[in-house]
Amino acid sequence: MADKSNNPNAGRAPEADQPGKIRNVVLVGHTGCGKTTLVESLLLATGNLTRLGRVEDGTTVSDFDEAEIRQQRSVNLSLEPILVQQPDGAIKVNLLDTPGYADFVGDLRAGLRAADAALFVISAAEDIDGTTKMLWDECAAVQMPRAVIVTKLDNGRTDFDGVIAMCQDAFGDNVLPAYLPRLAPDGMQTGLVGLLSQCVYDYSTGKRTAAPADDDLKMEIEDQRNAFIEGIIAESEDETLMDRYLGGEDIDLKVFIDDLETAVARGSFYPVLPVNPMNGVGMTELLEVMTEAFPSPLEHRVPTVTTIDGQPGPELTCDPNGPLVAEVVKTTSDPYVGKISLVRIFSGTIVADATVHVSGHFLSDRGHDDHDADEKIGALTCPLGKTQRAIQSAVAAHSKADEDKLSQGLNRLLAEDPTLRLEHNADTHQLVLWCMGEAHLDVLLDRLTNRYGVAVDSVPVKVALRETFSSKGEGHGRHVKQSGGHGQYAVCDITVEPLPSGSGFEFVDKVVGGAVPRQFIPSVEKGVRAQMERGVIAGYAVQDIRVTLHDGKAHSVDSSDMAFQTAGALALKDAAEKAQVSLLEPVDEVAVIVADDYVGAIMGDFSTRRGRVLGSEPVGTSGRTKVMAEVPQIEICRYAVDLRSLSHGTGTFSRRYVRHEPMPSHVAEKVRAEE
Ligand SMILES: Nc1nc2c(ncn2[C@@H]2O[C@H](COP(=O)(O)OP(=O)(O)OP(=O)(O)O)[C@@H](O)[C@H]2O)c(=O)[nH]1
Ligand SMILES: [Mg+2]
Repeated sequence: MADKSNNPNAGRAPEADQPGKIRNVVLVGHTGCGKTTLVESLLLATGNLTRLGRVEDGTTVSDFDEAEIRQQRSVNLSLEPILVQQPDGAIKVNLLDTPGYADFVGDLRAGLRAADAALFVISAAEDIDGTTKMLWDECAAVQMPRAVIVTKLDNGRTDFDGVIAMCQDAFGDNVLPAYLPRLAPDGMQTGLVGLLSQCVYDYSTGKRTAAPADDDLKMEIEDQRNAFIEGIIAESEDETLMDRYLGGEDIDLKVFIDDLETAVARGSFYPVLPVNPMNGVGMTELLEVMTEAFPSPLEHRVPTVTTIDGQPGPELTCDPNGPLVAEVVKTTSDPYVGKISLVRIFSGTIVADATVHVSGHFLSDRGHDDHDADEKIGALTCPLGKTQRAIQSAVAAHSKADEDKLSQGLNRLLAEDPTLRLEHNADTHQLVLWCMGEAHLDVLLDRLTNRYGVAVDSVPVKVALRETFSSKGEGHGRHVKQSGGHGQYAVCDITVEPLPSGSGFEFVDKVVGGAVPRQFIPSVEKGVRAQMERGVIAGYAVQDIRVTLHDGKAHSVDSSDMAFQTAGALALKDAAEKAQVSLLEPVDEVAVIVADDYVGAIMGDFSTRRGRVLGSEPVGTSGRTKVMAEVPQIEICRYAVDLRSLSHGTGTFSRRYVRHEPMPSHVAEKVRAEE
């Protein structure tokens, strides 16, 4: 059998005009059975990834959501396309990884609706739960083709025969192993034996090799092989086959393979494959089942279409040139791009910028009103999940005229390029692009200029510093202008005191005897707040202070809201001159996961970045350690690049803002000198 692993670039990806070269496959199964790890392993086997991510580390392609990383399980439906090279061009398998945990069943159902075939992932370590059985029955009702994938034989409670018995009990007798596992003495699965081919596929060296089974092994597998072949024959449309087989005729293997593929595609026969997603055993065999036995969208019946007033429409087929019929499987919203929908296409071709009629009916009992509207499609994209973005760069429109075009251009880039992220920093008012590296950034800037016609400047990223009072100060604010026209009169006296970190802002009114009239007290507070936003020494927002208004003066005609706002702002600036004001810097909690050998280097490097190591702990059993530290943001602007060289490419990291802390004076002086 052809080895279809590796070699990612040998053929072009099938496009929307070749539905026969697409497989839409959903993975279902109990939480923790290994679906996400299996997707990761398939991505690796097909060369779409270079290293296996781990659910525990939050580094898999499917589980990229913050909640998924925290909970170490899938929460959302995610789509991972893989390309499987074939002699006559690539086949694209769209893998739909669903969450197994019962709370997220909505996304599971969405995945089932979008798929043409299902992989039931069964862990040898657990019983088959009620939901999985129910889903099997639902698939049976629509004759969805299925295969059963057995994981965790290495730490299973039961052996492979036990799992098969359990599966047949739950799903029926047409569930039969197509391969048997090869286990090392320590229980680890190192390969498989093909029951039809009678070949051993060995993965123990890290590469797959195939060799014919010896006579002993052939004897050992004979009963199971016969059962498998008889199962296939029972499903065969050739009624003479059974007699010929029982009569001892030497039937060509190709006949069985063809009949097997037909029965699987019809949804009446379910091969079982033992795999280990952790070390890639069985991935080539699984890819073969998906590409050869699972049907393409061409075989999926197009749902019945009606006109808006309920009249039946014409019967359609899966024709890329036909009218567009598609189902919105799931919609999420992204703060920068807007609505993103995962769409299953049954007929026609979806194109960017087209207007389509979106309709939904009969769901009012679930709180969805009828929907009938023409909507415009934005850009088309293919989700890739989480990727660690290495560098950030701020961008600014070169001129006022470019500002509108910049946001349009950025939206386009974001929609096309799943590795890009845009952040609008409310503190520094910068637009920050997070991208994969310098070369990626160059391409993005080039596209903005040449494709979208925006003149754009790339500027250094500012870290969102803050200011605070580190000692008490008195402030006098006087805004008096009484010469000519309508005068302005407002005077106020305030005391500013530092508050503990994280307290924000307090305003206290201690005015007695109406020195500042009631109606102008909020004006003073507003003026103080406005000045806090603007900063008092270096233009960064002020936080963690208490301002007490204790005195002031007003004029019966010339005082106004505006005048007291100005006086309030002046008073704060005045207090800043008399007190000590310091800079606060943002500090991130950083978690790095590296091979044990590099832990020393990582910790040493943190100390040169003014970091505090919080601790370290082993991760799993593969000789890796998680190092946690708190590090000022200003010191880790380009940490991904540095970590790559520090850990020889083995490290990954995540970071999370925790708080602002006083910046040491020598660093603050340097920052202010650079302003
Ligand atoms: N020992 C062993 N561990 C496995 C195997 N397959 C998966 N695991 C581990 O099982 C755990 C759960 O795997 P996931 O891939 O997150 O399972 P899932 O099916 O995606 O779970 P949900 O997202 O909650 O539905 C992870 O720690 C995997 O590393 C296997 O064959 N053997
Ligand atoms: Mg998962």
